[in-house]
Amino acid sequence: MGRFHRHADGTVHSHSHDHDHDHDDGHDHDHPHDHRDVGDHSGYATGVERVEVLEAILGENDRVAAANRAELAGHGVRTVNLMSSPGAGKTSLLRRTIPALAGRLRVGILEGDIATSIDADALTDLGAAVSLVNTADGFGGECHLDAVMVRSGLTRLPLADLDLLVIENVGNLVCPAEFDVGQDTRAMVYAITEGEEKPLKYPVMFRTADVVVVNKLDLLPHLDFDLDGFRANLAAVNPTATVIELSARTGDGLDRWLDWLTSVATG
Ligand SMILES: Nc1nc2c(ncn2[C@@H]2O[C@H](COP(=O)(O)OP(=O)(O)OP(=O)(O)O)[C@@H](O)[C@H]2O)c(=O)[nH]1
Ligand SMILES: [Mg+2]
Repeated sequence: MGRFHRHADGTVHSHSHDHDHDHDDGHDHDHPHDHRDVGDHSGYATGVERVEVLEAILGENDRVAAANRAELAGHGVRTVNLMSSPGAGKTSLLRRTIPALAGRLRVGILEGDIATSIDADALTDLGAAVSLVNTADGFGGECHLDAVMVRSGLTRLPLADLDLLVIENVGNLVCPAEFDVGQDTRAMVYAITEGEEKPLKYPVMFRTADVVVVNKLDLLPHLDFDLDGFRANLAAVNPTATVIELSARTGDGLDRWLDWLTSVATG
């Protein structure tokens, strides 16, 4: 379906959409890439070309994401895209999660990092199959995983033997939220050391998350963090998110996270 739109530089052109953007993961995405409205390009001499290139890239991503989703579903694997800013605690949470789910779910990890196998190594030998994707290794060192990168990592996982795949995305509070990688659901880890205003400043990540894990609760007595203020800020941008407060360090609150993952895998 074509859609005309006018840029601030006065150019008008149409977009040819070969599919709608109600994603299979149930998200009503309302950030720019889903509407293919990639902003005011009037300051660029190549404004129209930029829009068309961006649309081509994002359209390609969504096609590969759909293929990933179909392949995972074909193997009966449910997939969580786990995102956060650097250091919020994704790997720490997974180090507790994998052994705790042993005997309950067969878990695979697709580990996304710009460089190094530090996190992939930390998650090895815990009972999960681990596939590492370094974005600096052929993918331009991107600050997020896209669907093509995830596709390359899937080829190294025994999908037929998995119930649940957790994709640890690159640590970044902005870019990962803008790319559908073929997940069924999106979870983010937020650490209370980041400040209570973050949902307001980085709304796309918080808005597109189905679950917000509030981590490092063990540090609460040592911080001047306003937990109620954070909850209100999160509710302002995403009133329906499931909020799970825990400490990956102590394990307090982990059960609700494990139950949520189990419901994703068996639901
Ligand atoms: N006190 C405390 N520290 C934590 C907790 N969870 C993680 N950390 C620490 O926070 C630091 C970063 O944790 P990681 O698990 O590496 O965070 P990450 O989100 O995987 O980081 P990137 O992959 O680099 O984005 C480490 O020093 C962890 O030990 C927690 O619940 N409490
Ligand atoms: Mg990590």
